[in-house]
Amino acid sequence: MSKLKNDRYLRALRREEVDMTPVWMMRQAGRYLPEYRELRMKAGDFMSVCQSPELACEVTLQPLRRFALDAAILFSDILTIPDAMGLGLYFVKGEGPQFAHPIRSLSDVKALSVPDPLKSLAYVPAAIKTIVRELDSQVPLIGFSGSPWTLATYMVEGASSKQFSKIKKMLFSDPATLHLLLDKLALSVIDYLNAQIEAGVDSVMIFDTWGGVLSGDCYKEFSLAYMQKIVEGIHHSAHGQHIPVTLFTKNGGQWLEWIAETGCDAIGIDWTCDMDDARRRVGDKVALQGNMDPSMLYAPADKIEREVQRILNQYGHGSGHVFNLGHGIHQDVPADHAGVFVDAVHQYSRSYHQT
Ligand code: 1CP
Repeated sequence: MSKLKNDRYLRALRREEVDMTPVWMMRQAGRYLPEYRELRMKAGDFMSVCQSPELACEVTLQPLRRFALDAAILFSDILTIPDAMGLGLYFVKGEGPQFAHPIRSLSDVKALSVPDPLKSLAYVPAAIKTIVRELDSQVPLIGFSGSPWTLATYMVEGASSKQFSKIKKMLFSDPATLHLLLDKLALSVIDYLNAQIEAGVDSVMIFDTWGGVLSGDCYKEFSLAYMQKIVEGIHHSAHGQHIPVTLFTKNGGQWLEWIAETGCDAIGIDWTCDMDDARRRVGDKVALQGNMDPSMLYAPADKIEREVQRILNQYGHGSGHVFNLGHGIHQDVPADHAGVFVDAVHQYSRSYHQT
């Protein structure tokens, strides 16, 4: 594999020295970019963008043309796995993802099979190969998956949820069925991420967007245990390099010590947790990614710059910090505010890396 021209992101994940703090944005390709909206209109539906290696590649590269980002992230979605399991994913305008065949019973779970990533998900490794070629070693490419718990919330609820009443009912009334589902999902995620690694991604991230709706005990048993299984099951080296893994549990700030014990390389931090506190608690074990409130991008440029400086100062001197938003960028922020954010990270972080 050719040597990366900019490996700041991978160096920070390994907690090696960098010249400035690397930065990328969760959901950096997407609807806040006019060029994405235009392509998406022409393509028709969202899944056909994901399923076309050329379109997925184009959308992955769009934010890199505008901003000095230190990493690209594969354009896809976490719901590709349940879709490949046959749940019938579709999108309703304004309401987000829905499943025609949600999971409600033990027999539904038993009927699910672990998808072969080179068959029903073959469009994902195909997109990765195209993106790696087009990236031409400019920056690393991040692959990703949802966590088993987060995928299960969509599969059992049948759509996005605020209360999570159906999956919590299953958790408390029929935990064995939920464990069987989570186990199948963990195996699916391991195969899926290994196929992404094989196809050429430089690191992987697991999005546990809904782990934070659980109590500590339930989080350990129903979310963290399965992410741990994934950390243990994926290939940590490929193409002659270490493949770092980042775990992100939104609202998981109270469990950082537990997350750090999984053997992951980095933890994604949302804005409800202070970076200095996070670093004190786990910074000798893992790198940290985060954590500006994505809503801060609604603020004027000078305020965004001050917030970036505040977070850099909170993390402090030395490597091990990948700057990011604490969750995905909102679709109605002005695109140039994202540029202010990225440039501010680079400009103001240099002094934190002088040895
Ligand atoms: O209409 C459209 O264009 C579809 C909107 C959209 C986009 C742009 C969806 C549907 N997914 C995506 C892309 C996407 N999703 C990416 C790649 C883009 C990038 O980062 O550059 C990634 C990493 C995801 C991951 C994802 N999808 C998560 C985990 C991260 C997070 O934001 O919490 C989750 C929970 C989803 C589910 C999903 N897919 C799409 C929507 C609208 C949602 C959220 C629904 C909900 O809030 O429950």
